[in-house]
Amino acid sequence: MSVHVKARCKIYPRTKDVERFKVPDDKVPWDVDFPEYSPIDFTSETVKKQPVWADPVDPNDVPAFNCIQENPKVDRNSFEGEVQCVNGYPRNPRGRTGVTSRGSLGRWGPNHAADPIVTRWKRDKDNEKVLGADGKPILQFVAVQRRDCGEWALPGGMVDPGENRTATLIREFGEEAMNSLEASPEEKICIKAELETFFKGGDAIYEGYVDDPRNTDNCWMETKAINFHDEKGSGLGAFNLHAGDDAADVQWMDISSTLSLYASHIDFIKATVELRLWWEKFKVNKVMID
Ligand code: RP5
Ligand code: MG
Ligand code: MG
Repeated sequence: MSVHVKARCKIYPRTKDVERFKVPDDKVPWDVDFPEYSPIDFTSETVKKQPVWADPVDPNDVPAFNCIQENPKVDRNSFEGEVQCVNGYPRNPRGRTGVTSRGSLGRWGPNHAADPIVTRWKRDKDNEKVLGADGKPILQFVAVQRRDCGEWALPGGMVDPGENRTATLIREFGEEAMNSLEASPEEKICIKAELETFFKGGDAIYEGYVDDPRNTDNCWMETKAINFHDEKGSGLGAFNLHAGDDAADVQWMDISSTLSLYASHIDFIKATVELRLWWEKFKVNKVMID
């Protein structure tokens, strides 16, 4: 398991001077002694105002971890195993981050998200697959440029209370990659129906901890990333993309070895490429046998 890196970025996101206590790689695990560890305590002004999506100020007032909370329905389970608490404060399963409290995250412990990885093959004007320098077809995915940091990312988002992950995937893709929030009521219905058709099934790529720069010692991002692939490029691959909500820009992005993305999204993309190329090879072999 790789050690988290972005969750130890020097300056906490969207602040000028909230500097994390420096945690060297070998001092990240909780079971390694680090007596001089003195993390900075930080909760953003937005979270302090107790918006509806945020937990109580004191984590001891969270009804329970390691369960699905009812009313509002919030998943307090972690993909990483049992959530461990110290004095009522959940502890980041991947180790020290140099900052305590909630930072800009709403929930103590795991903050659950869902990430749609929408892919197609890059094609030329004759609709033939474009091959890369390695002779393999080039996979493209829908990437959004995040407004908060300018980095390119998957168009994912937080699971709302009571929402199932498929609904989150559809809603977030609609909001960030198709600007559904600003669409007319009729267009909204169309976007939702189109997405419901294409976001069926999908291939599970990843579930677990995200190395997100907002993580702290007491709260962290977790996600489930699902790949929806449009083999022919005529379905999802032909959708009209329009950036909206948290996204400043959107595009079909070529996947290459130099790609750099927000949080640990590049790991999900690498796994997706492997899966898609495996299916591609399998298809070719199958045709030869048939
Ligand atoms: C990442 O943050 C997740 O993988 C997901 O893409 C995203 C959710 O947060 P917001 O986009 O809603 O800020 O950790
Ligand atoms: Mg969003
Ligand atoms: Mg988002």
